[in-house]
Amino acid sequence: MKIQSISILVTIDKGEQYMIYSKESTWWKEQIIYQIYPRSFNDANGDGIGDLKGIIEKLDYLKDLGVDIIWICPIYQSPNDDNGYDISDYRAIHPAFGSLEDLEDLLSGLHQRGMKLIMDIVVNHTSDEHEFFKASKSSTDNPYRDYYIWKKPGSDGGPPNNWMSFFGGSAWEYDEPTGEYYLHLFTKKQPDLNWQNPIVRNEMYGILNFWLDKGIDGFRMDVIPLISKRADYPDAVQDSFPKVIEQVYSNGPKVHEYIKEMVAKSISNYNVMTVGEGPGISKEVALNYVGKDRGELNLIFHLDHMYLGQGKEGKYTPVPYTLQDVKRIFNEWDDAIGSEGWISIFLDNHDFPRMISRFGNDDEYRVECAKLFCMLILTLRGTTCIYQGSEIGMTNVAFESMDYYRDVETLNFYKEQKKLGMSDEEFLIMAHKHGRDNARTPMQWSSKKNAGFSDSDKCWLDVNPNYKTINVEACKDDPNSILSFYKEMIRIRKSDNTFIYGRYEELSKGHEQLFVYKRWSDASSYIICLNFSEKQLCISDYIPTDATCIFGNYPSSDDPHLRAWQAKLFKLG
Ligand code: TEU
Ligand code: CA
Repeated sequence: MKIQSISILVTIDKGEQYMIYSKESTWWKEQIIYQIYPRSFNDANGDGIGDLKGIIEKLDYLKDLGVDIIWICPIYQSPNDDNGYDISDYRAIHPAFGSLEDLEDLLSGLHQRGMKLIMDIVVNHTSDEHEFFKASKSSTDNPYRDYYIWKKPGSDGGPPNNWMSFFGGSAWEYDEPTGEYYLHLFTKKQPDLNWQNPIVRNEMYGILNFWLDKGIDGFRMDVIPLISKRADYPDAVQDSFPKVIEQVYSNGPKVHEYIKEMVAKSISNYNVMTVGEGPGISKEVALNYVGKDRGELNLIFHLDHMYLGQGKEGKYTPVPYTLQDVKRIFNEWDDAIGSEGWISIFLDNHDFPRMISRFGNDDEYRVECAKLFCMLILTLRGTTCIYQGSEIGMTNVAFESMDYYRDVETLNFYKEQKKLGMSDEEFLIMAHKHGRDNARTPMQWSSKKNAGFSDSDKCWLDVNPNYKTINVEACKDDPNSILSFYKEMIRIRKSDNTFIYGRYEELSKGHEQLFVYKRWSDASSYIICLNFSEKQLCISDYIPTDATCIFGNYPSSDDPHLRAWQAKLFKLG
């Protein structure tokens, strides 16, 4: 039995009560998530594809890093149109990843090390090769028809409305034999489930319970705000795709009813965590999902900072943004969540470019940037999520032709943009900047063949050529390496709950290159100073005389200036 919280209330005359102490200890707030994209993490059987046994081989590495909760992307049976986010059998492990026994071995290996496992569950859509969809598609009066969203053609004979897929093109696919369209907010091989149908909802809850009964510690819930569709399927105003996601696809009329039912019929019967992936969840509605008394999700990965730069049709129609925009989003979200809810802090994952390439300088200041972003994600307020490879400063990849790219989002947008006249060279530059394959190149373990990821002659996705110098082996015994910095920063974060439960405030609002903020509690106070530029910048205005620099990414000095991409952690008093 784990103590969840301790509160001391004093009652004074006339029965008035005052809370004088409250210690809430919530593991999913205090622990650190490490995200693994299994396909790219470690290949134990030499077929060029990462697998569960490969993860098991690295459990001591993960324990030594200091992370606690391992989030693995989908490993279920799937045709891999979207690398497992198109599930064709929810209760089976894709043979390329291994077996149910391997999953159970991974789970017990983690539990033996005092670590946890959360699985990635996709309940908004299935694969079109799932038995449910094959039946649903077979005829308009099939009992499974209503498991998915089928609509008659619009008045012009075309799609029922103007909704676009996240991956380019229409979100509707016409089925000739039955004369109707089905909805797919992602690829046409990912038909959306009809959550209005209680049989569908109960099928999904049964799947959650199947995995929870195996003893996993929770779920990352893929695109959970999309599950309730607006009944009239209104046309969308197509001037900003992130806005369409927020106002049309997400936060539908019954989304909270469904999540509450899911918690009541499944999640609440276990001591587990749920982290929702939150495309379209704005700070204004966030507490409806993660408010502590809502009985819905524990926390979310909101995507406001991740969608920065996405224009009319998403990332391939980019718009400019600055550090100010990033800081504003962090500040506004911290205000909105307050003491009522919880979020994760992250700056990359398997869907976005590597954070030091996107937000930093991954060339001459790669090491300094990797350490700066490490300090950032481990000192902001929320559950830190570290994406595989960040701990060694892995970067984006610049493949020399589109032949090297595997991601369905990239390839679909490539097709769409070519129709609009974009050249291969122009699109290749976009793929280098925005493509999801940037984050999916195999983990770089050593300078050996395939970066030590696989013994195969051909990996499913090529290794980043910079693996010769950027790899775990090159870092692990170097006290000044990025990996060593991650381990020490994790140790510092875990040494003081002020980094978890303490308050947050930016001190450098309005500054174009500095991000300086304070974390404090009754017990201790810290100031974090980050220079997002190559300029020398003075920070003496922010640092009180009783401050001591306890950690940083340059050799320690009392110079009141930050150097290029310099990060300093000060403790006050
Ligand atoms: O991602 C949903 C989502 O918001 C992303 O598609 C993101 O907007 C886009 O990839 C940015 O380029 C989840 C999964 O994380 C993603 O891997 C899947 O492709 C998608 O859902 C469909 O399941
Ligand atoms: Ca393998």
